[in-house]
Amino acid sequence: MKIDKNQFAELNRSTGIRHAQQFKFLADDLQKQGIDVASLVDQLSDFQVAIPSWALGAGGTRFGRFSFPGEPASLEQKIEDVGVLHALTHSAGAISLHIPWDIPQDYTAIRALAQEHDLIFDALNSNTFQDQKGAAKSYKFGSLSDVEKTVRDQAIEHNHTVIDIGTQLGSNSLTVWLADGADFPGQTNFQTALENTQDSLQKIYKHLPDDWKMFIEYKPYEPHFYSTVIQDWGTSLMLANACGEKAYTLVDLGHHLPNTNIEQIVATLMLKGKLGGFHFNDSKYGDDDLTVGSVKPYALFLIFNALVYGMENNPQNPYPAWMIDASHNVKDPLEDLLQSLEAIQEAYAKALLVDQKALKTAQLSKDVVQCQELLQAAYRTDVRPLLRQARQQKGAALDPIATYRNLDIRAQLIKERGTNSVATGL
Ligand SMILES: [Mn+2]
Repeated sequence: MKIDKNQFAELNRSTGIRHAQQFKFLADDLQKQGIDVASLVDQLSDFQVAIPSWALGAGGTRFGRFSFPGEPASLEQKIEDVGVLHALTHSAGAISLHIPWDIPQDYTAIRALAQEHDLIFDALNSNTFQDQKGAAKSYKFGSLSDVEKTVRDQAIEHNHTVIDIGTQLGSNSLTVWLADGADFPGQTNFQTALENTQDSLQKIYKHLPDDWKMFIEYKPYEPHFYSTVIQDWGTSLMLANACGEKAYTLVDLGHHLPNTNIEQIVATLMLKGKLGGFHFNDSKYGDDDLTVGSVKPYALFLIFNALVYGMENNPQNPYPAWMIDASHNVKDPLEDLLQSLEAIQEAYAKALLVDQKALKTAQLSKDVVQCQELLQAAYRTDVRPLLRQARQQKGAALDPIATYRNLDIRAQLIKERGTNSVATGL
C-alpha cells in the first residue's frame, strides 16, 4: 500500500486556514525575539528518525503478545508501513532492519521499494539473544561473552553476515545490543565476560567497511536479572574506545535505572565525540518501551537540550543516528509511532528555542533562577504550529493522526493483509 499525497490534500486545505493563523501568531512572536523562524522550520523538516522494522507490529511482554490486525507479515509490508508514516509526517525517512527477521530475498527489489517510499536503510541490528533454527551453538549462556570460543565465533560470524547484508542495502552502520549477562551471583566471572566481549567486538569491528560505524548499546538489566555484560554507558564507551574510531556508544532512553541523568550522559559522550546512536522511547519504571514523551516530556526536552548543544558545539561528534525503539502493546502501532514522531519533533523544536547565549551569560553570572527561566520559557512554548508548518512545506499531513484515521488506513491494511497477519520476528 502506498499513500498518494493528493488523498489528503483536501483535508490539509480545510485545516490549513486555522494553521496559518496559529503559525503567523507564533512566528511573529518568535521573530520579535530575534529567532530565524524559516531556518527553524527547515531544521525540523530535515530531522529524520528511523523506524525499526519490529515496531510495526504490536509489541508484547514475556507473558504474551496480542497481534494487531493488518500488521505487516513481510519485509515488503514493513517498508510500506514506514512509507505511510513518512508520507504523513515527512519525519520517518529511514527504516532499521533486524537480522535474521528481515533478510531480503531480492536486494534490488527491496532497495527499489524503499526508494519508491523515499526511505533509506539506517543501522542494521544483529541478534544473538535468540537461538536461530539450525544453529550449531546455543546462546542460552551468552554469545559474544560466552566462555566457549565456538559460541563466540558463531556470534561474531553472525555480525559479519549482518554487515554484509547492510552493505548490499546501502546502510552504513551496525547496532550491537548484547543481551549477555548472568541470572545468579557467581554464574560468570565478570572480568572474563568483559574480556571475551571486547575481543569479540574487536573481531566484528575488523569486518566493518571504511565508511561504516558500529554502535554499542548498553542496558542495566534484562533479559538477565543479576548482571549484564555491557551494563552502562561507561562500559560501552570503554569498549568503543578499545575497538577504534568507527565504534560509538548508543544511548537508549529506556536502558537506564530510574532517575538516571541521561542529559548528562549525552553531554559527556558528545564532548568525547562518541555518541553514535540514539533510541527514543519513554518509561515509568524501567525499559517499558512506552510512547516517546508520554510520561516524562520535560526530561525528554532536557535531553534534547543537551543533544542540540552537542550538535552545535561538538564537531568531534558525528551526527547521531536517531531511531524509535518503543513498543505499543495495545495501540495501533502506526498511530503510536505517529505520536512518538510528534513528541520527538516537539522536544527538538523546544530545544532549538533555548536562548543558548543568554543561558551561557546566566550560567557565568551564577544566576540560577534565570537559567531555569530560560529553559522553561522554551519548554512552555507551544511549538506545534512550527511542526505543522514543517510538514506543510513538504506536502505531508498537517494533522497526521486525524489524516490516518480519515483515510481509514488500518482498514485498508486489514483488507490487504487480513486480520490474522502476524509481524515476522515478534
Ligand atoms: Mn534500543
